[in-house]
Amino acid sequence: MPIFEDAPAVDLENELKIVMAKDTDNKISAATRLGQRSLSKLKPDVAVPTYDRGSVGVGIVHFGPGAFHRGHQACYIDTLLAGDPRWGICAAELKGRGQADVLREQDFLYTVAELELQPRYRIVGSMKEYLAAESDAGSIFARLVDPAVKLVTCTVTEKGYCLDGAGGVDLKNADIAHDLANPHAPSSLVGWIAEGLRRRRAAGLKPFIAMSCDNVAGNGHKLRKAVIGLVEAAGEKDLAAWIADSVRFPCTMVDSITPAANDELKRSVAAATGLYDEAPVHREKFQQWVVEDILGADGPDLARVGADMTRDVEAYEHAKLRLLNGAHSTLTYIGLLKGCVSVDKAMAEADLARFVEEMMRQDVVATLRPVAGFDFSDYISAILQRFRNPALTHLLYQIASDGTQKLPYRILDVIADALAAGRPIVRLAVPVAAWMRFVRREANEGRKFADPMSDTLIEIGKSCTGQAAADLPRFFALETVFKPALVKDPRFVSEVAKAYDRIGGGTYFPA
Ligand code: CS2
Repeated sequence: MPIFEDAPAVDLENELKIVMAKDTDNKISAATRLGQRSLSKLKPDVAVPTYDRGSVGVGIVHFGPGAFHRGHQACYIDTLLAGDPRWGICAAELKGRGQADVLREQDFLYTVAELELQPRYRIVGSMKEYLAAESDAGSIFARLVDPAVKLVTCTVTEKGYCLDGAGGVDLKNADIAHDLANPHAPSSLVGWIAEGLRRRRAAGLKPFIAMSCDNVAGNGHKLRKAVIGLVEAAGEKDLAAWIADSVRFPCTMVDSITPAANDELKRSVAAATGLYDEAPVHREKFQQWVVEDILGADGPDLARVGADMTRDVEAYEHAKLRLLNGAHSTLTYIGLLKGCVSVDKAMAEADLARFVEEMMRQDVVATLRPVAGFDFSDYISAILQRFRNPALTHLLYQIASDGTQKLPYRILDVIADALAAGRPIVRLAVPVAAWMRFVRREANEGRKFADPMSDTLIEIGKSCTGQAAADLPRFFALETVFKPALVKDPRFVSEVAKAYDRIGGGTYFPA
């Protein structure tokens, strides 16, 4: 149920868009819609762009402008624009329209609510335009060959890279097959970047920097491999060599907890800011962006706005993906089995919170390479504190999505490292078994998975008996999730089996 009815009117005197608002008691009142002209009506403590948006140029094309991009990268760029107007963002939606129409109505402005005990509201102005590939492909290509665009970024999640189990581009993937047949009208992110670079080279221009901002391991390497793999599969050796030699694909580590928005957020943002926003974002105050220091003079000066520039992103990335995201997934699958709905509620289960902390401190840290000036113990304490944030409701079902894509780099790689070093994996096996139990429960209760392998998961879940000996092989057959060497290791199989049977008997944690 929309809380603000779709009955826009106009305040003729001020030329402001008005929407009708329904509060929780169903009372209808009028609210002014967020937009460039209505900024002066914001409550005084709301931060607004301090630069002239009219003189901002487009220097970045971003594919996949969902909530995470708008709450993270776009905020850094918003700060940057105050000192350097070249880096406005052209948002490009690959499938469907996303928030293109809603944000156009708001002159591409939206609210970011930083939710802590003392919330902070900020209007972000770094988005200059929002194009949808289905209707604006020509305009996106025009941006990709514009010499002023020096950086192309993306947040399309792991599945957007269309890689197969061996890490190469998956030629059987429907989007990749489409892009091979129609290179000039691409459908996947990989195809779009390849075609952008193809056109750039044909026009005699320098390539753009292609930077992944996805929360996945080795994101820059994955993007590079996928793009070069696609071009090679198309038989374009020269283009592949040009890309390999001259295109920079920096790796990045991104961090800021960003729950999916809901109607309640629209209501609270309107109350707190004084303007109605149809596409607000909420996140925690904390944000971190570690960027491989290879942007050079062509790229934006991200260090100036708080990004950590380093040659060793991998060390930060492992720490973040394994400690924060590994713990998130662990809290999620066990929490959902225990009947919790959100991260803060899962953290309120004392045994679960204690277990996750022990796993982080005793098992995960041992697999991490030390990082100069970085204290893992403090980092873990800060993460646990962030998970307890009472002002942010982060639904476990959101984190549970795409388990087949997330488990490998969040948990299974940690297990492989621990086994290689001869360390115990008693605790680390628990989230794997909890995920399997979760899959079984969801399939049997008729819920759909938000996962690219949902059909297979439903089939597996329904065929499970509840006994490890019969059920585990069904999961282990998922080769893109479980590497063959891991499922051949009897230590792995036996610990996951013990945890699976124990959880089935109602005991979540090892003695
Ligand atoms: C979460 C992440 O949904 C998930 O899988 O673990 O989105 C997490 O909130 C972010 O990585 C935090 O930076």
